[in-house]
Amino acid sequence: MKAIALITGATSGIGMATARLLAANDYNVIITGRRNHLLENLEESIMKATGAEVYSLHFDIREAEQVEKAIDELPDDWKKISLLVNNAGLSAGFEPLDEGSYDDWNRMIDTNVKGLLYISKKVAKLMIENGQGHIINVSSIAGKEAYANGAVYCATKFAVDAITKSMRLDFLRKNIRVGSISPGMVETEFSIVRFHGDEDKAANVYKGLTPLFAEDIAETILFMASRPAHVNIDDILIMPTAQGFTRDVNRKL
Ligand code: NDP
Ligand code: 8X3
Repeated sequence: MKAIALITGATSGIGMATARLLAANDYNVIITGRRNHLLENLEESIMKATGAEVYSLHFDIREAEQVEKAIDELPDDWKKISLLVNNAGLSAGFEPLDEGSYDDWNRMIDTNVKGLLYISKKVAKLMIENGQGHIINVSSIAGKEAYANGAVYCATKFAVDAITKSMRLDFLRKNIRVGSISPGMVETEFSIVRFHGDEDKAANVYKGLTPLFAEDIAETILFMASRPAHVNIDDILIMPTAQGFTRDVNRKL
């Protein structure tokens, strides 16, 4: 039986590219997200392209009960998860704190922090039972440097860094590797979601520069996952060449 990877937020962007790449590199994959039709399309396309087995789990990661039920109801063979990629996440809104919306803040905190905790708790338990595992958290440059208009998103990614460091120690003696990848700008649906569906505003973010692409992150995650068992990559900070700091970019307009 091939190793099993569970990738959260596989209906788009980094998660989708990671699911495709892992499936092409000897993993069977569990893909998750809220948009069921996209999970169905991805399942079919991965199976056709790679021959890997795919299992789709449809849930909202902000809902602890949905997360628990989804993992509990996995068939026994699919519970032998050896790689968890905690990727589901978002940024909502881009304004100074006094103008921020509670709804946006709750969405980010509930998804990026609480959702990551819910699924990690469930899957880590399975990994401990199986005697091995690897958890890779998708953090961000926004978890290293805070920027204007990003207080809550940055706070959630600083939290992901803290959670990664604690998990590494919690599982040090459990044969579970833990690390994170912290990307700068990656062109996905991220900015469309951040600007509440405004595609023009989102396109401006990447205007005049070459951002990272989802495949760049997927390749790096595969690299982290494929190191020999004695190697733990704690964190990789990966930036577009044109982005030196969160808001300091070399734009050629
Ligand atoms: P996308 O918007 O393209 O993908 C986000 C994914 O997260 C989707 O599959 C979405 O699925 C899933 N998701 C969001 N909310 C929920 C939820 N409540 N329940 C379940 N799944 C959810 O963005 P990216 O691929 O860019 O983002 C992936 C990760 O990378 C995020 O954690 C983001 O913070 C991080 N990141 C992104 C960067 C970038 O510049 N793009 C840079 C650094 C980090 P669905 O909507 O179907 O539920
Ligand atoms: C996304 C990176 O700098 O656009 O996590 O906030 S940034």
